[in-house]
Amino acid sequence: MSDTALDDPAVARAREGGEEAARARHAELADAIAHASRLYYEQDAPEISDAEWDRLFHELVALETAFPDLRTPESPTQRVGGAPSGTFDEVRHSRPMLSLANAFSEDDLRAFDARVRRGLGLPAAPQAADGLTYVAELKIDGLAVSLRYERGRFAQGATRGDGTTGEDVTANLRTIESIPKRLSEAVSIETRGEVFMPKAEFARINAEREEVGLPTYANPRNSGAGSLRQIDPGVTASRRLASWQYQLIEPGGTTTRQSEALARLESLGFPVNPNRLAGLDLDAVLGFIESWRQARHNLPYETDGVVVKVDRLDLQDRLGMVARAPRWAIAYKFPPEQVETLLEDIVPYVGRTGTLTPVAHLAPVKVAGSTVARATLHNLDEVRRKDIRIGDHVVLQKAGDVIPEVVRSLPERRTGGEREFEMLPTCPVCATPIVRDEGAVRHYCPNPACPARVAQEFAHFTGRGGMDIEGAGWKVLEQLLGRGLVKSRGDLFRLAVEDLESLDRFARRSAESLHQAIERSRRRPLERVLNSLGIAQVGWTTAIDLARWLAGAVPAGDAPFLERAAGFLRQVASEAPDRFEEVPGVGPTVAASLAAWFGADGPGAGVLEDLASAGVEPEIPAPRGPVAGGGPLDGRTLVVTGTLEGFDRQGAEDAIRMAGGKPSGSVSRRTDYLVAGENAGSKLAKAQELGVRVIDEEQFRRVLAGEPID
Ligand code: 3BD
Repeated sequence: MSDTALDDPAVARAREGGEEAARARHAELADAIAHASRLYYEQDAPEISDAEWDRLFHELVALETAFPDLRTPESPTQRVGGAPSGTFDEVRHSRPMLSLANAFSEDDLRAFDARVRRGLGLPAAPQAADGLTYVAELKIDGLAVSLRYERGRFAQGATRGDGTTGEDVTANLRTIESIPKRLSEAVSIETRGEVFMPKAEFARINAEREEVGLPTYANPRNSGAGSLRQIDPGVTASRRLASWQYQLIEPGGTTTRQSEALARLESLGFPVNPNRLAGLDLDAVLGFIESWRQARHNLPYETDGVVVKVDRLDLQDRLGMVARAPRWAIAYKFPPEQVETLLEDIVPYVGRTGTLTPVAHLAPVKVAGSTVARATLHNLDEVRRKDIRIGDHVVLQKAGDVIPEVVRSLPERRTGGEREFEMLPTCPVCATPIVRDEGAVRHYCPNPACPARVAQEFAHFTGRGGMDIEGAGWKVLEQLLGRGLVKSRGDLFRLAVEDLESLDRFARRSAESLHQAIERSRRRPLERVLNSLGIAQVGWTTAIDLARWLAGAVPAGDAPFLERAAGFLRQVASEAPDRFEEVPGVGPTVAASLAAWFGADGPGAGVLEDLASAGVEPEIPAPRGPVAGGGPLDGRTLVVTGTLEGFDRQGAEDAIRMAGGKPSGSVSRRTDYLVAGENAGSKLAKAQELGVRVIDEEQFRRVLAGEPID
């Protein structure tokens, strides 16, 4: 990517089109890349393949090489890889977070040991008096973070980023139970460690997502990283992340060994991986690795290797670094278990949003602890790139040891009977011609009335993340829809026991019990109703915040709440869509999605009215803070940015609500105050640009108390 040179044909093409065309294409590409990155990093749901991303990116670089004016600081080319996304404030690490060299074999490890010995002037063969021993730590596959404590209190946490500058994710880290907020001693230290998602939590979240028809996460690593980089700490909190710390930076401290540092971290109250061993020579290191090669599959978390470190800190110092990697440490990586199997067929499946996903049907085979018969192939580009054909023998592994993945085909085993997979020209369910948008990877059925899409939408509606109607599963819904007994969501609540009795294999008893389940769901909480609708970009957290906001914002009246809410949402969507940004955590993208959904021509037009008329009467949450006005911040909108000493993000928002104000996630002209803590970033700049009043924590306390601040 970075090697796009002036004589690159792509640059020549870019120049040919002229500057104006380049400018337009640049804007298009920048948008597409920003959108793709958001999906990838924030929602962990990639829509385009890595190869496609590279292609777009390369074209963007070519345009900027041809017309350097296009290379603005906002361009995606200026913020890639681990560099901060601009969503969080930046944090410069007090000391750079280093990289680790990798070893993939015993030979690599022996070479490492030889380098270390040479570097220390030791003989090639170990001797008792060497003083050289290694610590081996099971390597956790998570997201590297840095934690800063002041006088024993958790002060700030940051992602690794590019090693020099990371992102301030303090509020999100605070939601992780195992990260201590106070230490056993009032020391000022920094630690480095790894935040990760335990396997069981990963499985729980994916099961929940699958149930409601959301795309599943690829592996615990991605979903852990995605969860930590959520804009809303509430989302992080809802995903039970864990952490292990492995490095202690203690100015004036007295530890002389890595093994002591790990013990000290433990005694300060940090979680430290117990699966470690000190006092090892290289053969003992190899033994440690062997002992975990299989056993690691039984651990409750993902480990992808073993980190080997020289134990004595003075020896570490003498060895120093090469290219930001310490000479005294190395990461051995376990190879993923791979097996061969027959790919019997490739079948496209239609999802809730219409996306056609090619799925490999495999001869069942056991790999990394379970039997696998299906593997997603993601999209057509991926199938072509890997040259996978129907009837091929393929190599299968579990990505991150969890999600089955077809690694490659085995062309040498072809017999001539294999077939290229073609994406269907028409939807396998409704026969509508399949669409692929310019520059996009996904094929989809564009028919919103496609029975497959509708059935998935209904399954999402009745699923556990939605109205939670037991017995209203896929098979039942298909029948109800197919027989025309149900056309809209509201129709479910209009069904009589007799209607249900007419379904296949439904006796009076089962019809009655499903009917009762539907009845019980009439009073599900409002946030469930909102979550069940399948609005793009709206997940649990947004649904909860939206429900609370509606509870306070929907005008009073005689009609049932849901009916009034429906009218209110329609009006906001068409007349004042940026009011959606009043909902905490909702920014322009989600606001636009809500406006599109609830708008007059949107997919949600009439849906809430229909539910209301069918007698759905959700429980309405208490709006946060006092309902009746009169607080010192009555009617004021405040945005909090940066780190405050006395409040975490949630605490600050609650304090604002308690004072009668509205916390908001983004700065606009409607913002009355921006509360700027330490390391405030882009929101501060925006407030200054818009002339929004900026106050510090001290002034914030005063406005909360209703005192003057001038
Ligand atoms: C672990 C560096 C040193 C302090 C540099 C030796 C590269 C991720 O369990 N020790 C561990 C683990 C990671 C580590 C070090 N010890 N560095 C270690 C580590 N037990 N995972 N890492 N890292 C952390 C990284 N992360 C993202 C992108 C590039 N490099």
